[in-house]
Amino acid sequence: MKLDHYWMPFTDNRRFKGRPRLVASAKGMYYTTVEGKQVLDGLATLWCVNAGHGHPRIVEAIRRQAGELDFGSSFGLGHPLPFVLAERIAALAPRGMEHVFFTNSGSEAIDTAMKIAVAYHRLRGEGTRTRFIGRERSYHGVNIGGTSLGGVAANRKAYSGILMPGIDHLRHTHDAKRRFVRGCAETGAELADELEERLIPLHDASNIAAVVVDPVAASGGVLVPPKGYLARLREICSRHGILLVFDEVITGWGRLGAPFAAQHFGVEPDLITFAKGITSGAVPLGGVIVRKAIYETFMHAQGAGMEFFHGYTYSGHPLACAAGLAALEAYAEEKLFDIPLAGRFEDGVHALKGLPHVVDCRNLGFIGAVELEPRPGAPGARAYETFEKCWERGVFVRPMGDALAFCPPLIAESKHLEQMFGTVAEVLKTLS
Ligand code: PXG
Repeated sequence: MKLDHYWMPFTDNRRFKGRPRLVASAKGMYYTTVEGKQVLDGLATLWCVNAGHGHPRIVEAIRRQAGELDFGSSFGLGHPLPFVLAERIAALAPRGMEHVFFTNSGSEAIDTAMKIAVAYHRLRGEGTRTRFIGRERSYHGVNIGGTSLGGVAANRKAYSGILMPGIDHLRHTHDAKRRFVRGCAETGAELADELEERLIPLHDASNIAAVVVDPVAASGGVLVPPKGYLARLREICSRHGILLVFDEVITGWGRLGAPFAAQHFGVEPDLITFAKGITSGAVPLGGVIVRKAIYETFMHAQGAGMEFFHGYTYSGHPLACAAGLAALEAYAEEKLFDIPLAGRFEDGVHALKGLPHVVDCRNLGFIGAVELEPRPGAPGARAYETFEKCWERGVFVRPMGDALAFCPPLIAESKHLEQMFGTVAEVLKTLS
């Protein structure tokens, strides 16, 4: 097999192809590599596989659906599955969030949410509300809307000239002086005040459509918001008629011990974007959950005809919906959103404190990170080497700059957490 033809996404292709890591199959918590080695999946692959790999219920649902209806469109012609799935999702969503628009990915969900926000304001006669506020170090996918909203500098750098105009950013919530915090920091909610004290006066609320944040910034380095921060963003948005969008592509589907971060934090956004865990990663599926009043604004708009000029060929794809329904059934049946081992996980992350190079540990629910001191002149090198050595020892964790991220499937047992953190600890002791 030649490795040259596949241009791998978000990958150092030259490095990878010189020393490839290929998995052949996966079951439960483990991959089997093409060489036949077992590797523990400490990142739910890419923050997705919440029910574990090869879940029989999900596998069987996809298999059955492929034979029954391989593809059915949702453009003016329907099939039952997306209706059923939307109803199930609405039942899990925060109160009053009753409608679901399906996409195929988180990136598409974000760009869809941006269009919903702008079109909603326009329908209400507030067509000047076209600006968005994102946040530094947040990640909202790779389409132009999400890249522009996002605040991971490396993802923006090459495209600076083609990013969307009309987007400003809040400061990120990470205070590098406050280290080894378990869960949310007690102080720092006032970081949200920047919205009202700086950004709204600068742009004027009448020009702002929405504020978009990932409740826990995951790929930005696992940055956990301070207590009260999200509630304060909510208050400010409500005061100024600005929509609040939670990007729950990672925090949704049980990651924080509730269906959504919105419920974990007790803060009700207007739109929620989701993807990844909705199918436990088995088939691409994303979407936007929409507050009832917003949906109804579209449905009550004057004039006949299409209410929202937007959609993807594969919106509501039968295989994705079948996988989504099966994943939700698995989550409910196995009570996976309870994550009873969240305390063990927290202890495991923070037990890395004191090991060589460790400068911070952070966690919430079943997401965590350990931050390493960068090697002088070689940012990210130490974390990358840790990732490679962990892989060699049968554990997959993901480097993100100088941090390593942990995000195991929700089925993880104590022995898996011990293997993951134990291997990382061993490797840290060997590093220069
Ligand atoms: N929002 C958030 C919060 C995400 O984490 C997206 C949107 C985009 O989703 P799609 O399905 O378009 O990829 C994501 C995706 C990493 C990494 O290195 C994280 C993501 C994607 C790729 C890499 O942590 N998250």
